[in-house]
Amino acid sequence: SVAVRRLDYAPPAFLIDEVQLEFDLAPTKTTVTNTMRIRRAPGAAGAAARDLVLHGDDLDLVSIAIDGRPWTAYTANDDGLTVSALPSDAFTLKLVNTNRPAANTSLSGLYVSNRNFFTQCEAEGFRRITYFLDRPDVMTTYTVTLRAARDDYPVLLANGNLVETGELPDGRHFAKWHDPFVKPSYLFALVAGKLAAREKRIRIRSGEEKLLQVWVEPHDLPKTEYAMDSLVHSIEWDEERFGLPLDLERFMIVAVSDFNMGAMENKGLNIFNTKYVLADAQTATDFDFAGIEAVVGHEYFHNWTGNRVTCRDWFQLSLKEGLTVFRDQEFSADMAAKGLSPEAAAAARAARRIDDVRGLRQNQFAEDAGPMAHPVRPDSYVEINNFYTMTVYEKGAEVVRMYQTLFGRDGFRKGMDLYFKRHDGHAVTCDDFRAAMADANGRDLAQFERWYSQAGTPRVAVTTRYDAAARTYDVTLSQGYGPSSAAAKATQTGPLLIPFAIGLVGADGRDLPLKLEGGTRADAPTTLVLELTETEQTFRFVDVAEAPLPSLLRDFSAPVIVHYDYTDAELTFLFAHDRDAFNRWEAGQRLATRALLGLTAAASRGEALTIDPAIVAAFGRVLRDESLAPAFRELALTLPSERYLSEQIDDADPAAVHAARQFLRRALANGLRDDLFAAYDQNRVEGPYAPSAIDSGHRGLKNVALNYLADLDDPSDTAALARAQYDTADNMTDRSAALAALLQIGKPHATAALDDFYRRFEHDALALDKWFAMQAVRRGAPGERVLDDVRALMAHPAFSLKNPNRARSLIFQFCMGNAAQFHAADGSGYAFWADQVLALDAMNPQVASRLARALERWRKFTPGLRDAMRAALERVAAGVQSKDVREVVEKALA
Ligand code: HT7
Ligand code: ZN
Repeated sequence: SVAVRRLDYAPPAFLIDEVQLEFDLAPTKTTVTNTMRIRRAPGAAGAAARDLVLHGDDLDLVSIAIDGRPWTAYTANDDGLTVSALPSDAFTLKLVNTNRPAANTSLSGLYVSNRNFFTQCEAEGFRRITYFLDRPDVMTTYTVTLRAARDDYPVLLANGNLVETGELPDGRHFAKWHDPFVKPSYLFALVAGKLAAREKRIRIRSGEEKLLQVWVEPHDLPKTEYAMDSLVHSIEWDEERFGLPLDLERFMIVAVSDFNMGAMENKGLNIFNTKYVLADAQTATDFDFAGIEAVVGHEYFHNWTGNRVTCRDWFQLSLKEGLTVFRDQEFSADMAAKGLSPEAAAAARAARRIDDVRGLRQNQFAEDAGPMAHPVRPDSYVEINNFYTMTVYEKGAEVVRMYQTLFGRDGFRKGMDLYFKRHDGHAVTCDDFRAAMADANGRDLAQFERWYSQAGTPRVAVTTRYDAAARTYDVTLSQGYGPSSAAAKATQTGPLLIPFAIGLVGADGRDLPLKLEGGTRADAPTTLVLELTETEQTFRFVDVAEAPLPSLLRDFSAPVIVHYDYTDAELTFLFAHDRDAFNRWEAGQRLATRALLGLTAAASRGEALTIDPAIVAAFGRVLRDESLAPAFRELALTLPSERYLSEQIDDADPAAVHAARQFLRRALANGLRDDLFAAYDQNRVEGPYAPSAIDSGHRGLKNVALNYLADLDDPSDTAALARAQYDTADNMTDRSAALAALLQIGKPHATAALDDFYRRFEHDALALDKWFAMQAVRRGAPGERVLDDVRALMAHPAFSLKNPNRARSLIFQFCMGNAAQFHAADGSGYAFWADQVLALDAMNPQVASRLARALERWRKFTPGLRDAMRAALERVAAGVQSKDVREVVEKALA
């Protein structure tokens, strides 16, 4: 497969000044009439500027004309269309082509879902609709006319503003849309079908009125309220926090049940996976509601960070994705904190931050340590769809967050303002963003570039020294990388600028005032951001009255791994006292991780497992501490995942990790039984369901308690409690948590509830996804093979591999969310994985390639598992068709 390289970027030789697209929509064959005003780019010369080379994929060309004359000097092949003997530097090219939406199972380009038409063009789907310069630095204005049978497709939507509608012969009708903003082709969208909209008119700060619509299948209309509210909040937030208004007359969201990812930010016509639009108390959990708010925000915020200013090339993807994830994280945190007291607001923000960092550390750190490791701004790719990664998105967001940590909210805002002033309407690079931040804040950020170019997770080792006589405290930070692949190592060229937030905790648990030697600050804050720029640097704090305990990397101020030799007693102290909520949680995680790694080693050696009662006591104190927000206590009680733990170990044995984690869970359940029952009772939420941060915090703590209680040596009381919760629940959060607890006690306890769940939600696709998922992640009794259930569920009439949500709910959940069962010693999980990757590869390479990544860390495991994994990878490599999956398995095997 051919790799595309960042340094090979060349500006386009041709530009498109305007495009008119006409669609005659029909499922088996849609005809596109594509009229483009094209000109040679100023200064373009040489071979690249001679012929016009347009992208095209799986298209049939019908006709071609230039300036009204049929054109014969062209060649069409699998990659597109080359037009030669061009008459002049500027001309009008009119193409007619067809494509086949109903046969399009890749869900990229124009496709049919539930008899309606949808498009997905990012990254390179537009070329599956018509021939074009399908690259993000070719921006133009679009006028789009849709024609279709009125009875089957009463609603016809495209980007921008609706300019005309009308009737046509033979029961057909049309709609004409014009988008006044220039955009790249990846932001094009159309939708046609039987849909209904929830509408709302709002007035933005300028006084202009805007029309907001959320389009869904008519029976789903009642489930769109939260998505609409989230959209309104997003619009308000972007004006308030960044001064960025909605720029179109109308803004539309459309939900589709067959979708490869979460959602897509097409200009003025966002297309969403139903999962991130449809919700009501009965069918969606607190987690689902939070996901809707975050994704609606994310796509809306792209209107400025992605659409108004877009990426020059796909290597710059994090320019829009990292920045927009950062923005959606801030939005969610602000929404969670809204209307709360300062203390409660801080706790709510901390809970969001912990959640975000937990995801980053579990998934992105693993990616950065594996064969797919790449910098936030990758240097090469075979298939760009494989680079919509945790690194580009989540590490990219951390990189953006560091500007805010360095310059404060106001400095960050100045940088954003300058970025838009300089680049509105253009396709730019990560360097342009960094330059705007640097210039707006009068800082040289040359070194900061390494955050974009170096792969791997940096490590910061910390040593400290207190001099009681001099009242000084020295903190020495040294940075480097852990073991990295050769490719990642090649990118690691020098030290990073790491904003390292620190606090010093006194013996009474309070923060000490901080004064740096030579510092210029008049105040003595309790948290300081040190700027680590060298490989090793010592920071001296002065006037330190007592030997402190360092609270390191507060609020996770940089995406790094910190090494410091805390004792268990010190971690227990920080877990009880650290004023930085993130680090208080972090102390508990370190304590648990250390214990779990010890238990795992003991389990591997076949030794009896024991746990220090002080650890159980430390968790008990946090569980009982009612001054702490329930959401925080829920997070504090959640042990590091098996996946995260396996990442910390060479030759990992998932069975031993599972045994260790289960042992600690049981120890906590039995040791804190009464406290857990008390927490369960105290956190029942009265009154009608609301997915607010406060209520969901209570439900979260109550249900985490229930989940522990399912692991009691004698879970009979828990079974009764869970059954009662299942039967009386007025919301999905409680109902699904109860079912999960019953499954955990044992499948026989859950059979009746499982059957009931199916009957209740048989006709609700998203709720039914949960039914599949809960069975896929179930732990199983000793010796039981959950895979047998998974296989049986694949034969269920409601299962379809073609629907990505359903495939994810069963197959992905088993392969990526049930480590102990997936890594069964007989290799059955891997054989199953290979079968499913190959089956998916033939219909939907993007989804297949995501599943393919489940084995990329195969080298980390015990030799027996490693061999079985390699065999499965080799089988996939031998049978794969798509470059998507090929890139993943070849990199894994290399
Ligand atoms: N910008 C979008 C990324 C995307 C995508 C979405 C749906 C289907 C395929 C896709 N490929 C890339 C989503 C986002 O980050 O907002
Ligand atoms: Zn995005």
